[in-house]
Amino acid sequence: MKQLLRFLALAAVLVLSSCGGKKESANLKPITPVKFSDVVIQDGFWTPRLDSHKDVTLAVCIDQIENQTGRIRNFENAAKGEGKHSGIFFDDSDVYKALEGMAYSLQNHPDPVLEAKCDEWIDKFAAAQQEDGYINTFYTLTGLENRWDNMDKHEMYCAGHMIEAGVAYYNVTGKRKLLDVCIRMADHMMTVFGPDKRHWVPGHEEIELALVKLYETTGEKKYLDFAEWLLDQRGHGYGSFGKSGKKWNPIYYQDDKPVREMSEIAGHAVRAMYLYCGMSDVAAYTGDQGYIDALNRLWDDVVLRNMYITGGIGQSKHNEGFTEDYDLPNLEAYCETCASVGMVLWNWRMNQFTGDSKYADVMERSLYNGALAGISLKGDKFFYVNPLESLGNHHRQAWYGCACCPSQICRFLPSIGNYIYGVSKEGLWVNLYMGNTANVKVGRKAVTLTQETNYPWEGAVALKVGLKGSLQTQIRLRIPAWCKNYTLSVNKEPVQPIVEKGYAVVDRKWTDGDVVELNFDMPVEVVAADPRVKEDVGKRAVQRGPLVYCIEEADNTEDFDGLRIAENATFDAAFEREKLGGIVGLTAHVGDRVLTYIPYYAWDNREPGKMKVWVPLKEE
Ligand code: FUB
Ligand code: ZN
Repeated sequence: MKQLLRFLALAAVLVLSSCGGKKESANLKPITPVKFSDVVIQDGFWTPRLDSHKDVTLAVCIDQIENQTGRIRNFENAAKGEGKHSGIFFDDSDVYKALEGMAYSLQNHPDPVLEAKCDEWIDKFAAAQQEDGYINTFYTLTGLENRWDNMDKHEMYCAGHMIEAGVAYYNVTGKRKLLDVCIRMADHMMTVFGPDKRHWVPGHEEIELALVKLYETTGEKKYLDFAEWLLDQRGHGYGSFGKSGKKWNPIYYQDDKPVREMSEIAGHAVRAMYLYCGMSDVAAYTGDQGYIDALNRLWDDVVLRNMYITGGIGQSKHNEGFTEDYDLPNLEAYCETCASVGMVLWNWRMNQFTGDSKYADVMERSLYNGALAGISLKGDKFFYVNPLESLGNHHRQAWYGCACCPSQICRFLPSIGNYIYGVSKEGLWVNLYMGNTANVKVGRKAVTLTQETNYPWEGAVALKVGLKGSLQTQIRLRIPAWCKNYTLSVNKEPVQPIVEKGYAVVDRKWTDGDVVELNFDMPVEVVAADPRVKEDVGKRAVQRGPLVYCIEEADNTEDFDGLRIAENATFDAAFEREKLGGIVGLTAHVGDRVLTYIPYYAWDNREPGKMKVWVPLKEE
């Protein structure tokens, strides 16, 4: 991979020099994702979730932001320059994240009423912006003289979420009012910080990846440079809480080492994920091998030693983050929903660099399990913490004082179309399996892809190609790591594909109406953890396809604590239309006892009760 990136970096230099010195950099990532705006999802599993996002989740978020909490009032007060700030100092970020979700929803389902709501909020943000471009309702209402003092106070974190929302809304509607607010704030930050100005380490990463989006949207390379400068400020030992005099723990903030030297995951989980996304995004334009090498080392440390079977990360509530390698408690697992979404965002980027399916495998694991558990089936309640075991007292809530997870889910779900396909000079990449129609450009050729599947319940996938004329190209289909046997055919003719880095490569001259069919065997698997995970010694989890399963007391009412699984348990798998929105439920037979398993994402949607992913083994 090193060689590949060096070659790409060289290619980029050649491209740039041939542009007569134009300042824009080329994106060096070999794979470009197909944007969700070019994908229409029509899927038995995902469409109901997207519908409940549109019909329920958005309304819940808007109600919380406008009526149940003071979040929108903070902007109104900041605009007037009077009144109190209510809530937490980074509450502005929830409003921006909800707006980002509203923008994506408008892309999928145009809605003038929702768009008017967005415009109304944007007017309030614009009115709350200071003359010099600064915007943050906490400092505006508590004393602007204290701004840019305490690196933990999330001023750049909020700005980053505003930029993501501004870019999203501009891309969907073409309206640039919020984008202009973002540009003024970014320019303001660059008058205060930067080379030959003040040092700064954003206590919560986010601005870095957002600045790259601002660069991509405006073409202004100064934003990319500023993102890189901020990343390179880390690890020089000057992190600070400013006037408060408290001591900053550099490990918690990923400020203990320069980013190129990082090898071990540590500190706060969501912060780490956003940092790695920012590093990936900057490296995509700079080709910085030091960033890429660090990200690879960190990936091994996260995935091989610190990740739950659900794709969740961040074991401990004490730092909302990491502890020791292989320390993966189940009952006390923190696994913040935002951290699972962060895993999707980071692994998606790593896949685009490498074309290696191992990243898409983790992306899928975190998506279907850790992240999806973060929202109730109705779309009205959210988990912040996602343990792998519960004594019956852990439940989703309509909102939280710290509402990063509800607003995260709000922006994440309507954009899941982003994660399905990619395009490179080799051809098309298929990463996720869900029913959809996508309009894709392969080189200069317009191609329509239609995917039909009943995934994740069944392993059959049909991918139909629509195009004018013909096209010699590759279609690279991810063979999920969980799948041990599969068949592939094109137009009903069996194909024995070459498999490269986990992708079955079908290289041929495609014509209109060609159909690729995949059939993934999806047996139930009884899975053991790495023996170094003490908590899971003598226990087993159950997985089928991409889904991790759990037992819940609602189904297993008798002697829940006494339930045991066996390596050689036999399973029945059946689709149950009326249960939990429609699931493939599993029945495990262990001796004369029966265990009923449901997908982990669906737990806590019925009467309260105990839950377990890792079930003790029956003694022989
Ligand atoms: O600090 C902002 C967000 O709130 C973090 O990402 C979450 O972990 C929660 O602490
Ligand atoms: Zn969160």
